[in-house]
Amino acid sequence: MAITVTSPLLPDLGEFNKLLQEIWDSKWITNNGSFHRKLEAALCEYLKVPYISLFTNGTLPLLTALQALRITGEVITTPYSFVATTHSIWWNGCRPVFVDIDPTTGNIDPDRIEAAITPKTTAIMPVHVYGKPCDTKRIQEIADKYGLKVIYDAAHAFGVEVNGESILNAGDLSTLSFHATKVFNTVEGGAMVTHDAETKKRIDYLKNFGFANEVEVVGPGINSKMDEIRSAYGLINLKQVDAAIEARHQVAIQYRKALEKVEGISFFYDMPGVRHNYSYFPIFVDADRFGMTRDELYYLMKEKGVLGRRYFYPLISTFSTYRGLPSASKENLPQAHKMAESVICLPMHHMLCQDDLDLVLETVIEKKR
Ligand code: T4K
Repeated sequence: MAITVTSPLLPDLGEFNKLLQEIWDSKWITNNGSFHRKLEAALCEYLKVPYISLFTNGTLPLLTALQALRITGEVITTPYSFVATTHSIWWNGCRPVFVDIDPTTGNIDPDRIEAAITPKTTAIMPVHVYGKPCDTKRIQEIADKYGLKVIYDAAHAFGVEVNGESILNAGDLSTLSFHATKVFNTVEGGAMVTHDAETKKRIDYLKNFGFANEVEVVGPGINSKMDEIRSAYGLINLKQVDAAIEARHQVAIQYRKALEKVEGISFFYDMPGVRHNYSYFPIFVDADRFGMTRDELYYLMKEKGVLGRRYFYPLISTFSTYRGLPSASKENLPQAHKMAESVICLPMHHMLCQDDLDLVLETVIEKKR
């Protein structure tokens, strides 16, 4: 059997069936039902955030965040992410402006943001890529100086904390993805974190077509409500997410120990004061020193049934929709290109057994066909 880059955290089926029975009995299957409300409350507590609104995936809260803050003009963002980040800007009729990344984190480089600001800039949309926290303090200072909003795409940052505080409390809004491939999943799903009750209310209107009550529509809303079945699934999954993160942590420890001395392979270490979630384990291949290119290693792994993934290659800025933008030029984004061309995310999940982990390492270290 192939070793996949991830494997979903699945709730206990017996427990899930019991909740399904409750849902069947109640006949209330969506539209802010009791499981939806329970999951929102449980997530607020687990994530240490004041307000959360559930969504049906991780892309719709991004779209809705830009709507809610009435973002127009230009939005500064990173090219090193999943394409949904930039698509959300485009779908709002705004122009993405790409800024290069900091090679030590993979996140937008705060030192380069100011140079990209124009009179049309209204917001910054950084991504905590691989769950590694952005420099939220610096980004906020810049946003405050120029009067910009900050929307974090925190799709990878479930449970990540800096000095005991949730990273999700940074900026104006943060969004999460609960897709099957994420540390915490509701099959498909997502959420938006807000800092005050008024904003949550507005977000809840927007995710329900803009309805404030039976007869009043207060904005151009969309339908992105999470249903009762997935909310119940999430409630059960939440109970096992700490154990899953710890299992991932142990995998990271073994990977680092084994790869530390491999010439031409680098990776990220934990950041001081940060509670990481180990959502991904990216390695970076320096072809000259490693003696093999990234793609040679990637296809060798594939041959052996080790299905790592090149997240995030190709860069968003190279896709046809975006490559004509002035900020998409390769010269503007050297670090992002370098990272995208050298990355492989190794298999990383809570179910990775020792034999599979050994095969991954053997393939990378021995490079034998
Ligand atoms: N912002 C960022 C920064 C994101 O990374 C994402 C999503 C979003 C926004 C948008 O959130 P969502 O709207 O998706 O909630 C995956 C995910 O579909 C996507 O959610 C994720 N980021 C992106 C980084 O990766 P694929 O196309 O690589 O997934 P796929 O289907 O190839 O699955 C990868 C591996 O996972 C499979 O080889 C096996 C395993 N797998 C997958 C699924 C779906 C399972 O074992 N079971 C499963 O059901 O996109």
